[in-house]
Amino acid sequence: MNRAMLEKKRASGAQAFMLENIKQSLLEKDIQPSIVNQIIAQLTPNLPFLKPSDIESTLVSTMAAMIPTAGFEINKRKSGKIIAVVGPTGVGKTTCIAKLAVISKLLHKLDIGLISIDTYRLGAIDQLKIFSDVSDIDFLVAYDAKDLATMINKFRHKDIIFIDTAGRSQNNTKYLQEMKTVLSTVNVAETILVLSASGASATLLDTAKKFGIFNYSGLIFTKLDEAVTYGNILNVANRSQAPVKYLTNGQVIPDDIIAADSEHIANIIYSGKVTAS
Ligand SMILES: Nc1nc2c(ncn2[C@@H]2O[C@H](COP(=O)(O)OP(=O)(O)OP(=O)(O)O)[C@@H](O)[C@H]2O)c(=O)[nH]1
Ligand SMILES: [Mg+2]
Repeated sequence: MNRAMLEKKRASGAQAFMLENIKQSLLEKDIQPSIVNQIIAQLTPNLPFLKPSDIESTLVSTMAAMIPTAGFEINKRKSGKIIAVVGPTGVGKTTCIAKLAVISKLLHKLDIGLISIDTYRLGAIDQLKIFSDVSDIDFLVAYDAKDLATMINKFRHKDIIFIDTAGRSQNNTKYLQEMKTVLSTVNVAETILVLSASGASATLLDTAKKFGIFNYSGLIFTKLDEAVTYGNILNVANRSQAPVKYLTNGQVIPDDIIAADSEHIANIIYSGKVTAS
């Protein structure tokens, strides 16, 4: 073997070693192996041309391209755009709605209506009632589908109507179907699935799949402040192809919420640290 061949062999050995290290570090962020392999496959042909200092930003951009994000679009005011929030129990759905309602009202000067159809859990209505009194946002409770249509009609001139639903296990097909039937009686523009970022990967993927019956158009990840790794955001967003709309990182209303941005989320996943922007 001549010198040039030896050099080439050494370089490809070093590259393989580097790729293996990168692969391990991505797996440690709880990114699914299949997605890690996709990232590595994209990085491999570019690796010989990258300065070591550029590898990190290339990885972040590659991940960012796999995470769809979006905000809420209010194309027309005063037309009662309905946004329903669904998800498993205790993930922070009601808190999210409270944060979004305050931000929409104070920052965007939108007229907001809140409706709860969570007449199942004890105290659920009080939670939003107290909030709506304090923040001076109109709030109604619907006990059945007929009620819901009446409440929506009352709020028809609002800019946004948020519907809060009861938390349900993804395995409780009967309740999920019931809720879907109630929601389908009104003209819901967006259904948002709320998931806790601190959940186990398999559970989150199963939940995202089973809540698919709602045809959700976006995701909100909560409790980033409680999570240890953030790869699940990528796993779920990539699998469901639903855009991430917001992240929440604490209990404070309305401060602890961040509008989703692909590059920002990829940075959080890569660094393992939640920054505000
Ligand atoms: N640490 C942390 N706690 C949160 C966050 N969001 C909500 N919580 C807390 O999680 C708990 C449950 O929040 P809720 O908003 O009632 O959750 P939910 O999904 O509406 O619950 P159910 O309606 O019972 O299904 C409360 O103690 C919230 O303060 C977050 O981003 N971080
Ligand atoms: Mg709730």
